[in-house]
Amino acid sequence: SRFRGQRILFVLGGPGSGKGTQCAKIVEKFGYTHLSTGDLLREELKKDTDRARMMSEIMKDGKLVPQEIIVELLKDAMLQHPQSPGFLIDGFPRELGQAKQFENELAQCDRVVFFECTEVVMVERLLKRGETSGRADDNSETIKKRFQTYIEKTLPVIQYYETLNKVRKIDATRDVDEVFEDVCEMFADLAQ
Ligand code: UP5
Ligand code: MG
Repeated sequence: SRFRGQRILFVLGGPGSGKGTQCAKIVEKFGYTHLSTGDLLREELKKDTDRARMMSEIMKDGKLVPQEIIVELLKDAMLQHPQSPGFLIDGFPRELGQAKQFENELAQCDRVVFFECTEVVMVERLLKRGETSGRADDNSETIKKRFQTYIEKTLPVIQYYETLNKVRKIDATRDVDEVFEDVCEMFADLAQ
């Protein structure tokens, strides 16, 4: 693949588990390229097109945008970083079909980092962020739907990669620095 030699890490966990927060710290320390699929999609929403309006409705409803759109966005973004040691693909794949399409068309994933967190903690974080984030999906009604999608569609992805022994589970209920200590340990292990 054209991404040979570049590591691919899928970063998964429920809404508000801290994927974005930890990825920012990983970039700082390990120089990986962080691609948040949610951020890429929110960037697309700024366009004044029918497709953007359709995507906005889906996201407000906590459902999944058609995977072709996301794989295309990821591919374009990855091609812009040919020198990067690796990619943190944050919030993707969210269902098995996405995983299959990504791996068939772009590259195999090396690891899945799974930020495991309780729903109570995640809801609390998201509602707090919702006070200032301006994100259309940080309200309790949409948060419930995001959880439902996560449990129905995304947990099976984690289970699938567990059968391939690629998942590294990290307790994400703790404070940011404690979680990051475990992330660093995982990276040390990855380098070997
Ligand atoms: N925070 C973080 N870590 C903390 C800690 N250890 N202790 C205390 N507070 C902590 O963190 C969330 C909040 O918690 C922040 O305020 C942070 O300061 C605090 P964050 O790092 O943002 O968590 P993250 O897991 O990134 O949460 P996010 O809300 O981004 O997760 P989602 O997975 O729900 O959102 P995403 O942006 O990935 O997707 C949004 C929507 O896009 C989806 O619902 C879906 O509709 C659509 N989508 C697709 O359709 N397909 C895709 O492939 C991707 C997205
Ligand atoms: Mg995020």
